[in-house]
Amino acid sequence: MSGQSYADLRDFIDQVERLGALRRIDGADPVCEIGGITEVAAGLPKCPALLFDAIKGHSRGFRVFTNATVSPQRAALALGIDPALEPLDALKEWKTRRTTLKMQAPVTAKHALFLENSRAGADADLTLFPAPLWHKQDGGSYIGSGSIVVMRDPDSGWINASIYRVQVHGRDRVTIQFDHEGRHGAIIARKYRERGKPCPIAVVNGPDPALFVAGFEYLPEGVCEYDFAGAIKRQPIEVVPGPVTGLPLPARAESVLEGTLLPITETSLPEGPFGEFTGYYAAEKRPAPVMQVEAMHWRNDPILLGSPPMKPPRFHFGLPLRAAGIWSNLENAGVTDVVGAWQHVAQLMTVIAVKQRYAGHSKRAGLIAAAQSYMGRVVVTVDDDVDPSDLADVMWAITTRCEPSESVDIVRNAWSSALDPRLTVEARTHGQTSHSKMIIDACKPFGWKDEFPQTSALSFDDARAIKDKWMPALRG
Ligand SMILES: Cc1cc2nc3c(=O)[nH]c(=O)nc-3n(C[C@H](O)[C@H](O)[C@H](O)COP(=O)(O)O)c2cc1C
Ligand SMILES: [Mn+2]
Repeated sequence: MSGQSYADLRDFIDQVERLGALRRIDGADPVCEIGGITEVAAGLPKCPALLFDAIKGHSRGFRVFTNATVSPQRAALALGIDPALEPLDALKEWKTRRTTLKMQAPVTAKHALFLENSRAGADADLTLFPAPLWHKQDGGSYIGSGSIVVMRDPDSGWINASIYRVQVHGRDRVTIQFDHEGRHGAIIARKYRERGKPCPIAVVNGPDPALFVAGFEYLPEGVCEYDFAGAIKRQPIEVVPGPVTGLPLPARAESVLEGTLLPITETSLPEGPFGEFTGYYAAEKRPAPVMQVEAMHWRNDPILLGSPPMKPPRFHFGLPLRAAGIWSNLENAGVTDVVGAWQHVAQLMTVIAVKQRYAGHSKRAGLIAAAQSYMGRVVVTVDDDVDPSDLADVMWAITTRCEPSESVDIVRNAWSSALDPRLTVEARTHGQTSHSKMIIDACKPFGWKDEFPQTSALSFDDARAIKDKWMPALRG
């Protein structure tokens, strides 16, 4: 069964409300309170999505929506997958669908909802929007924490539309943060700079959740995130050329900024620091390119999609999309009988479940998963009677099936990043960003797995049958 689709962010919010997962909050302060409430809510066992209105210092109607896709249920909804599926089943469906997605180019619509209100030139004033100061030590307010930055390649016309954070600096200027020079936005900006040409740019605040997913996905250079979002939705994204930049912009977006990205060699502003998804600050203020805002447009009662990084296990997406990629990598590498893959601690721990068929099977899976685990120091392999999406189940396997002196391997100089809090000061100053990874084999030892003590626990199938029959009695 596939899930419903949604027309835009508002429609998604309506569907979340029908699932009983929306909370409306009036009167919060954009300075640390919206961020604080969002973080506390994201730590609850059943994290609700939050719609903030009547925000302190702002007109009613200028709203902020957070924790949009933080739960597995709402992540499934965003992907067009049945939100009633168990998390691992939902991820498995996404892994399968991902390989057969049909890209859908956007279509041009007649009207843009985001043009209901506009201000241009000297009338532009970003302070109209309740851009939150998300964490106390942040260097400023961010209007874009889940926004899409749209740019056009000057050679091929390729449109790139992915997520980079956007900090507010006064009434008509923002900075765009490219993590590194390989970001598609950074590559495009460099081309304009080298030709001495102004770089048109737009920031889409309040994008459709499918665009949010597409903006995070690693797509190859030359591929447009709009096409991928269309594939997720099984229908093309409707776009309208921006009145200032001519860039194709999602017609149903909540609000849009249009303008020019100034060459960083001539203009920059100190950006950050900004709390990262590891739960730490990774860098001090750093110079970032400035966008001069020439026009701002918004729908009536516009909604900012807020997706601040938070201390793990909180993560912007409730299904670990990168684990689905690793699961596919394992299959493509010829590793059979992988029955599950998951990531915990905001991607920092990878778990692979295998039905062991031969000696070395689980280690083969663990080594490949380790190679593909960005920033993850811990990789665990478990048997097929353990649910990799359930951290308690994984810890049960580690504490009962793994003998540390035999079952742990360490791989050195592996893939991490400058965001890694545990890089040594020395490594950091040399730009050395690799770390080591621990592969924990928490499977029953293959050589004597049939002599391993039998588990007294219900099998997944038995537990499911009991739930089907007895859940109403248990719920009371
Ligand atoms: C909520 C969120 C915030 C992000 N913030 C940034 C950011 O500030 N800078 C950045 O370079 N990447 C950021 N990313 C990661 C990129 O969006 C992601 O790697 C994307 O694939 C890059 O697209 P590109 O290949 O078109 O450059 C963020 C991702 C998410 C989901
Ligand atoms: Mn891209």
